[in-house]
Amino acid sequence: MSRVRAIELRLVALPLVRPFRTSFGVETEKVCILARVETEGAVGWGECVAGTEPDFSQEFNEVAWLVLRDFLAPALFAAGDVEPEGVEACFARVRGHPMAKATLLDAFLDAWLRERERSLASYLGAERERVPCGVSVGITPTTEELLAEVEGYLAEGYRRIKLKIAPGLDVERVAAVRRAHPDVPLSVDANAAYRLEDAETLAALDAFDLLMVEQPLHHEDLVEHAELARRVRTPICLDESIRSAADARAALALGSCRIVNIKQGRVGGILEARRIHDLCRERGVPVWCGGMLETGVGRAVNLALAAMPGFTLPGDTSASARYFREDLTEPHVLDPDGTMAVPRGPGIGVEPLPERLEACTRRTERLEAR
Ligand code: OSB
Ligand code: MG
Repeated sequence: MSRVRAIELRLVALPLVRPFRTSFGVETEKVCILARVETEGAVGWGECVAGTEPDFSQEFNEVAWLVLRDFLAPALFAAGDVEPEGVEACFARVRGHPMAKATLLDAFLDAWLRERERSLASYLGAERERVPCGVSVGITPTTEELLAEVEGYLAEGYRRIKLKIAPGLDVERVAAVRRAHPDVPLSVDANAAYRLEDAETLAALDAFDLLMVEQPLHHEDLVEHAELARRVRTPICLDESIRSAADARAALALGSCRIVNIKQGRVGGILEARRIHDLCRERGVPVWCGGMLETGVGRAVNLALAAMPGFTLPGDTSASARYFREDLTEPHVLDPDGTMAVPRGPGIGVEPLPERLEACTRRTERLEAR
């Protein structure tokens, strides 16, 4: 059991090395909340995966901040001495807001593991020391720029390329990349930009031997994804539609997907992510670790998750240099063989570098147990 004495919330901003465009918008800067939790014996960090706008999900930074400050932090202080499962339980009366919940649960888990001198990877039973990595490539202004960007990532060693697509920026772009790289493991991510009426366009992607098409249809839909799955050969993977283990169970029961993208922040934290992993593993469904352009803090969590045995496909766990000129932590580095090291130190195994943290901080608020 551990008791939380104080929580510090910080809003941080880091410029991205290049704009990241998806079917729902462009990001030029990573802006997110970090939570710093102090227990009796340690300090832990958690990164919120929400962004500045309610686009990928309903959650966004300003709302997550209020939920953390006014509901989750008070619930955690009131809970007193708890285990990680107890933190989840004390958050249960707040409906929704999985990204805010994950932030504080993960920070608590980091501190709790540090008190016990245990790594997150060992806590998760993740034995691999290195994980194979892929990279998610944003929508570029031209096909030429897309080919150049893909070329660069392959030269660095990335083992799987994921292309963001949107209506009108799909078949031709994917064809060009496939033509240039006949054997590269390739996938696409639509971020919910299509409708079932677009099934023919999506079926045209069957020609390119893709590993999967990620979240083609509406973010809250499961039934239409199941219908689409009957009309295309490429396996469907769900991201936005899976917000909990219950969603994953429903999606698998309905045949809405054959692959699951696990993002711990999207599903309320590391414990729920583990439940989805376990469920999929039991059913022989491959999972992989998604990303939300996290800083080195959130990425350390992703690397530990990606080392679990059911994560059988390379994830969007890319190196610090793919996102930032300078990360908040010591950089996560890609080996030329396309793998990255799983942090092995206590807790998440990394922490923000004090000077970098100060330079990137836009706002802080300290909350104390009474
Ligand atoms: O849909 O997987 C997504 C980034 C932000 C929001 C949603 C998504 C993504 C990515 C990038 O694809 C993954 C990463 O490199 O962190
Ligand atoms: Mg996605």
